[in-house]
Amino acid sequence: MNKDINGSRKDSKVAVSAPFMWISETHTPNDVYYHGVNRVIHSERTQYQQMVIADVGAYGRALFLDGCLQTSEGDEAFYHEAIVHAPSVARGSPPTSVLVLGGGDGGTAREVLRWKSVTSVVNVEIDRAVVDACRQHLPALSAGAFDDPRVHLVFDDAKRYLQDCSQRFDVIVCDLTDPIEYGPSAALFTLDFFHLLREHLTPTGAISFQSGTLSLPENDVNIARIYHTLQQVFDSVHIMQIFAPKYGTPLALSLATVQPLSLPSAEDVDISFRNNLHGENHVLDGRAFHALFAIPKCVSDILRRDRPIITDQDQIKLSGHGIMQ
Ligand code: SPD
Repeated sequence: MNKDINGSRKDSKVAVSAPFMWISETHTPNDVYYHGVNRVIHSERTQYQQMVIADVGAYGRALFLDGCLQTSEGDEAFYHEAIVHAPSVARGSPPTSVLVLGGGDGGTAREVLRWKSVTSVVNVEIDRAVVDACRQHLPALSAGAFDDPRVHLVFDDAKRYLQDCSQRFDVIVCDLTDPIEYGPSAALFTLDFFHLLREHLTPTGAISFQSGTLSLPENDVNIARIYHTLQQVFDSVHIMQIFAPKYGTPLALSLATVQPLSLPSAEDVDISFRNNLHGENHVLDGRAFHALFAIPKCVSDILRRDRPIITDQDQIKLSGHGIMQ
């Protein structure tokens, strides 16, 4: 018997044999995270990216896109609870309508549906192959969310979808891949796109935005530019930090709102989660919600410095990505 990271007992054994291959993920030119792979479950060159679903040992199965770890069964709750519940609880009233951009593994839609108030979810994912493979090989991630009648799953480019859409949403969750050069998300980390997001929010709306690795050597160019660009468009912008162990580094999520935002107290967050969510969180309670906003001082200092905003002509382009060996 071993204990899984959520604290429950389970009978399955941790990796019994040495990995037969490695996926290396470059964090900086000098820092690489090797993911040992016990078995490749699915591998496919989709229309948009290289996709691998693999058994990575103690963390169960994981999804890699263009060599970057997106999610693992063992620690996905650290990411999905934060990216969904932080904007939903912070805006003050439980959301009714939610837009998910990306999120092809279904973990985000699953968490959105835990809000009893939610009556409609539009999930726009560019890559149908990711949804199909995750439904088949990582079914616990979506846990049936894509079959829920409240969920409308659309296969489209997020920018094109929003340009043609007149609906407004209480919460928009941008569960995107990193802005890797030539990757499908690079054009979504821009001022124009942030304007589009704001146009599709209700007056009390909030967005959460996957904002990349909090990598000390790169904060100055990545998270600082995302922060300053969001600030051009939204009244309140907060940077949150999560640590899901399988990413190997902390990850930044941005929370931006149409109106100025004062964070609810930890007690009010606990009350809201208790009253408004189906089931219990694994990771977030009121104190853990507040901890998301406790970013290191050196990062706050960097955010205070003026940085160039991100435009279509001057995008963030991460070259770091994974290699299978
Ligand atoms: N650097 C990895 C960023 C991962 C962002 N996407 C996660 C997808 C989980 N639904």
